[in-house]
Amino acid sequence: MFKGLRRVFDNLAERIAYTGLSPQSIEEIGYSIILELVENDIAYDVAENLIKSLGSKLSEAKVPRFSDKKIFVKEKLREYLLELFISVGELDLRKEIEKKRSIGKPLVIVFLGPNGHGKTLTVAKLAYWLKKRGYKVVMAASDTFRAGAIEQVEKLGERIGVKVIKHRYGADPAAVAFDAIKYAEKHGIDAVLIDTAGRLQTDKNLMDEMKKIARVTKPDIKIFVGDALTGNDAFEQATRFNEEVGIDAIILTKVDSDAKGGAAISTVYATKKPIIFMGVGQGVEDLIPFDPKNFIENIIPL
Ligand SMILES: Nc1nc2c(ncn2[C@@H]2O[C@H](COP(=O)(O)OP(=O)(O)OP(=O)(O)O)[C@@H](O)[C@H]2O)c(=O)[nH]1
Ligand SMILES: [Mg+2]
Repeated sequence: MFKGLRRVFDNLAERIAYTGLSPQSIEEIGYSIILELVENDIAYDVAENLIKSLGSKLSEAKVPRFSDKKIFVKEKLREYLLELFISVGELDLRKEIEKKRSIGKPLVIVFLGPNGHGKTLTVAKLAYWLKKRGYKVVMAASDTFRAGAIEQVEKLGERIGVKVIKHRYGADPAAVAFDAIKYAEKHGIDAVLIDTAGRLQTDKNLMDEMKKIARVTKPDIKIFVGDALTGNDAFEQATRFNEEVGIDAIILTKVDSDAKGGAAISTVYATKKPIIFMGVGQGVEDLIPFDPKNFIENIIPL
């Protein structure tokens, strides 16, 4: 997982330790490091910020005399990332469900993001994850646009034993979601998971439609589904979806593939929202909660 990032952070620590820890030497090699980070899918803004913060962290700190400089730099890198992940807070879906349950309402979650990033499969994965933990869930097939989208949700629903609320193709996605919420309220369902059609952040009409779905269904949580393989587009995509519709959390998919991993950092930096789960395969059980500390220890082993 995230081999690219591990290599790049290791390189970075090595070079800084070798050239010296002064702000001048970091500045000297800074640009080439920024480029290397960008090549590993970390957005330019993030890379620049990281180098700047690292420079000041290192200049403020006293290197313990006998300590290994490389490990020292790595510790500072870990610190930078941990600060970033902590600063965006966390979101515990189970707590959110309990809160809504106490007022007799279902938690409404809408999934959004660019085409093919894994929204539909992630809806089913999360439905399954919640079901296994004793919650009653329903899925709304609100992608009424792409051919096969409704059947895809239905098949997944059958596989995991979760009810799907659907209309016909071309129907208003907001109306499907609205029906699913009504159904949930009537049947004491804990969570409504709304699948939506993939859309490019540059397509104004489809982004307006997304805003409408959000306006009508008033979701408690909007989850941006981002593909770890996206590369440098991740920053721009996450930024636009957050600005246009507003997101509350991120699920990063395809982490099992050979992703460089920069998207994990870029999307959090861009939106200031936490990653809550990672998709790690094509099965409905392939979803794991995101743990920032684990992630950081994995990409920057000491
Ligand atoms: N390896 C791997 N594949 C994934 C993961 N998540 C989704 N996929 C695959 O990615 C492809 C697209 O997944 P979908 O869930 O259909 O994506 P989508 O965002 O709903 O796509 P659109 O509705 O067309 O926008 C499928 O082949 C999924 O099996 C993951 O975590 N790991
Ligand atoms: Mg889909």
